[in-house]
Amino acid sequence: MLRYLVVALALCATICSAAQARNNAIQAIAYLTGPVQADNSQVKGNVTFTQNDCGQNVHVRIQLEGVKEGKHGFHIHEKGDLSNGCASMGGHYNPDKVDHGGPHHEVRHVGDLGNLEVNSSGTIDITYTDTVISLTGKRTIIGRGCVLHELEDDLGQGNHTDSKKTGNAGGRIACGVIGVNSEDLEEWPCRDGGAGALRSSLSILTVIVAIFLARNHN
Ligand SMILES: *[C@@H]1O[C@H](CO)[C@@H](O)[C@H](O)[C@H]1NC(C)=O
Ligand SMILES: *[C@@H]1O[C@H](CO)[C@@H](O)[C@H](O)[C@H]1NC(C)=O
Ligand SMILES: *[C@@H]1O[C@H](CO)[C@@H](O)[C@H](O)[C@H]1NC(C)=O
Ligand SMILES: [Cu+2]
Ligand SMILES: [Zn+2]
Repeated sequence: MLRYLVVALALCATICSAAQARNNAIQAIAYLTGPVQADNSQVKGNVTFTQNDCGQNVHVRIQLEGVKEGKHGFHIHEKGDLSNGCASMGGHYNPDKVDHGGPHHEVRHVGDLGNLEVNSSGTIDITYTDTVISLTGKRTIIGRGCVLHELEDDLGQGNHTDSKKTGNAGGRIACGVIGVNSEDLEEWPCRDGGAGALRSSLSILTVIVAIFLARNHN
């Protein structure tokens, strides 16, 4: 009897912790602004980053207005330093010290989010998923800079000398610091390897202990 009780308890522990994981989304936001242009336009908007659990992909929603039509390089830069405007945000966030690339390339900076393609309305509202950036762990993008460029990022494939460093995307037309936007920070920041991983190993451990106990009580 006790045996079944303990096994049931272990099963619940596993399922309950999995359910809990899904309620623990971590969100970050960057409010982007740029200098007022000669034609009185100004880039403004919000970029939100959502990660449903440690170690999972990050969903990025970009809502901007006042952008000139065309493709614009879009990156995470290494610093959240606005002391000299967008210029003080440093280079692309690149903890692996590799070459610049595109979001779907094997070799890329962590911060390489590619291009935003803006239509003639000057506004954009898109959501996509990136498999490299993270809101958790040692390499979190929280606290770093989010930068929109004047020109198209060549994704490291151009013939310009800066292609493998910056994608030759020109000046910085808007930027903002990525900050925490979650109410429930119980699980934040996750340990490296992810709290998800930690929870699953704890669940497995619980099952093993439960089976062991159940056997001893037989
Ligand atoms: C950014 O968020 C603020 C606050 O929710 C909102 O007022 C503003 O319209 C948003 N901007 C864009 C371009 O979506
Ligand atoms: C431009 O894109 C915006 C947002 O992505 C969309 O709402 C709008 O309808 C588009 N306008 C045109 C002219 O395609
Ligand atoms: C580099 O690319 C530019 C723009 O695409 C082109 O005009 C130029 O001829 C290219 N230069 C070389 C050396 O390939
Ligand atoms: Cu950039
Ligand atoms: Zn880069």
